[in-house]
Amino acid sequence: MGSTIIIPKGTKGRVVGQFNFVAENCAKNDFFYFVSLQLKIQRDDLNIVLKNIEIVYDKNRNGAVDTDEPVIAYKEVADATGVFLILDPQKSSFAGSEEHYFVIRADVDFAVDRVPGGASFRFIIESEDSFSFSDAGAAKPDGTAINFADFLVEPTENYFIVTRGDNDPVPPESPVATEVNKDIPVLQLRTKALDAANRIRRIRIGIPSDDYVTFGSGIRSVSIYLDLGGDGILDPMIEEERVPIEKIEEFDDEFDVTFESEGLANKLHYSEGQEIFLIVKAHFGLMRNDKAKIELNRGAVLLENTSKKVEGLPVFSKEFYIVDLEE
Ligand SMILES: [Ca+2]
Ligand SMILES: [Ca+2]
Repeated sequence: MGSTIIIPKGTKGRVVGQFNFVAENCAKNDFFYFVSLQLKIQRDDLNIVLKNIEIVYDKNRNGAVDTDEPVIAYKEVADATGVFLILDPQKSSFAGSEEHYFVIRADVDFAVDRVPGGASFRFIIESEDSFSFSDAGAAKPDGTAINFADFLVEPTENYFIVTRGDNDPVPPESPVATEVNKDIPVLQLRTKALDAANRIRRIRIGIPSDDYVTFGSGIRSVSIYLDLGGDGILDPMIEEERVPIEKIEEFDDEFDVTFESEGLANKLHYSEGQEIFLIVKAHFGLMRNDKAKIELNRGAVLLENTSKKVEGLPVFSKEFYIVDLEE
């Protein structure tokens, strides 16, 4: 993956991973029990504090916790190397006939005021033996179903943050051509100047590999907007969210597009400690079997005050595609 998500200390209930499984040979063919899960935690800084660790049943499979989704296991404090989660017996039975989705969330904090660079952590499910089930026959998750990102506790100084926002757009629920092949949000960025004022002079957006459509063919335009409040939504009634900071429709390079205008430098002007959310929109023109994804690679953001290093790149969007509705 190669992408690190930066989260400020004091963050509550942050989703840190997700997994799913299906009981292949559920003994009773009606339900089975999910008994426990051993999670491993790697911390690059011992001041990282992970608390209130929960498994939530992700009923609607969207990778986020929704209000009607139950906490099925809870542990207040992680130990030095991990956390052993035992399911609430009242909430541990699952239908054998379907696939089940879960998210893990935790409170993330730091034991001292000053957070240095490099305070990263990750949750890991080491193998299928990390799960225990009963009455499940061969219930097991497959490796591809486990998705845990790398996290970094946001440093308090010396850096400029560029990371994926918490309200990163999701591809249309029904990925048909009429929903995907228009000008839609594809990536939310959270940017923040820490201990010094700064300005973004340039943002370069690229295509991660030749598996994906390129600028000028599958992608007809790319634009960057301010997202006030960071809610992930562009309100057409608000001028700043309706009018892009910069929009590019003509491309010099298939794999790279550079945003570098006076408008950009004026809008992306940060006072000390200021946070600004951005949304990148793309106008897709995808054909069947096309996939689209954009990235900001390591050198993608150029600052005015270059004594501050950009932390958080690379950042990737989710993958966009259209399905074939002809049956
Ligand atoms: Ca959910
Ligand atoms: Ca907004």
